[in-house]
Amino acid sequence: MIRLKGKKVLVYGMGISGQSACKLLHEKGACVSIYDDEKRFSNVYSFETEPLLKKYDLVVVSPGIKVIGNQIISHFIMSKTPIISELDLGYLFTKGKIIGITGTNGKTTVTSLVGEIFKKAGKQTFVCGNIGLPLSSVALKSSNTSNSIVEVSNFQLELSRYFKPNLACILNLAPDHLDRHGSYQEYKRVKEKILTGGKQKVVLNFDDEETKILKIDKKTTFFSKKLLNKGVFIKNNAIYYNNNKIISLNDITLFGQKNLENVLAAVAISVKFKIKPNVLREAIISFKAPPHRLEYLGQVNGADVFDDSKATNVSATLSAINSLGERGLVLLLGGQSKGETYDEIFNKNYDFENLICFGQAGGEIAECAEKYGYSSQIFPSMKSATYYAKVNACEGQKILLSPACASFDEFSSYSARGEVFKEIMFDNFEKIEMS
Ligand code: UMA
Repeated sequence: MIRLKGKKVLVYGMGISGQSACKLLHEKGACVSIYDDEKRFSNVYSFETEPLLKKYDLVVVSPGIKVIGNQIISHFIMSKTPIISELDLGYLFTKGKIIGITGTNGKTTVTSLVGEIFKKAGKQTFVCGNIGLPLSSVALKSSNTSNSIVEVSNFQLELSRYFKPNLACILNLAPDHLDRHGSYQEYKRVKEKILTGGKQKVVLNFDDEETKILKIDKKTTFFSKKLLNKGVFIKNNAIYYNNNKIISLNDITLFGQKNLENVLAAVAISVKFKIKPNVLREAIISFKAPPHRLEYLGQVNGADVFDDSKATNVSATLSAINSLGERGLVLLLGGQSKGETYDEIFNKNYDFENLICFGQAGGEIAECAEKYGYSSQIFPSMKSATYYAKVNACEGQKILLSPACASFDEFSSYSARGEVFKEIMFDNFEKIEMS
């Protein structure tokens, strides 16, 4: 806990993280000033037009603010002003147990499922973090008996120094957000900050070459789709924790191999808090996956349509292709590049039915596909690409939006992109200009 009474604190970034941080700081008696590069705010906190001209005891930074190359952050680093992330601030005031879940893909699903399991077990539970509810907004509601299940992003970890969850889980590691971090090495270094050592429990994926080797000591629990000596694994068509059967695979309604990994991870986290197998089973059976994650939407002209708008990196798109199979696949790829290359999608000789590329990265993706002998259609936007897929849909196809890119060239978020995809596919949309 840090003493904030009477301290001058600048909150940088006025999205939901910044606003929650302000409330917490205000409650703790700090003199709060705010700053945002895009918007001017006039409210109870004073807006700084010239933040570099003032001295502060602390600066709290929102996750969306890129540290490298930011003049304001560089200034405060040079002047030795303490800087913390909004995640750190929330952490320092959160009571009870904290579970931190990170990884390149699957974070939201695992965080939600663990939340459901804990609630079914009768525990006071907060599901928060990158999932949409800042930890600093949960902090003041928490108690010594509460459990905060926190989805943790790299953006939140980048500036964090104090965040030490009681249990840390890294689900998997693959290149992502390279536009922000500069290299995959740096991306991994930031992710691994969640493993802080000490008395922390750790859950890692044994099937992921990168996480398998991260931290092997007796407190680490591994999960795997293969048979292990201990930990959480699959045997005789069921999930086991050590010698205890948890759930038969036939009872799991979540679709695809990726979701099976997500369930294994959620089980591995929950058993460390002594949650009983019958509670785990009930929660897993009744759990509905969050939308836009390989979500089956229905049929158009006999073609099955899937919304995987959350697949904003290449590894997530590969998981979707593996889950659905390449046969009859009409794959929609594109959006805003995150600095990745797309070779991994095309160097496997998949026999796609059709490739449709769109948005800012559409040309680059089509060029990469061409290197491996694929031809593709290119559209300026996801809307026009989707309309094309819809009017050409036919029996036996699987139309999959799994873009491997961020959505920000055309939408405010991956969920807005998924919603528009669904609307175009299933509502009576007027003809969309395709060129
Ligand atoms: N801003 C600046 N300067 C900058 C960048 C942003 O002043 O250089 C200002 C903007 O003008 C805006 C505010 O900062 O007013 C936005 O802050 P923010 O981008 O940190 O967004 P929040 O609204 O606080 O939401 C954040 C997360 N957003 C990001 O990390 C980009 C949300 O994750 C998260 O749900 C929320 O905190 C609660 O914890 C979103 C996300 O896209 C869903 N996350 C990325 C992902 O999942 O890939 C990491």
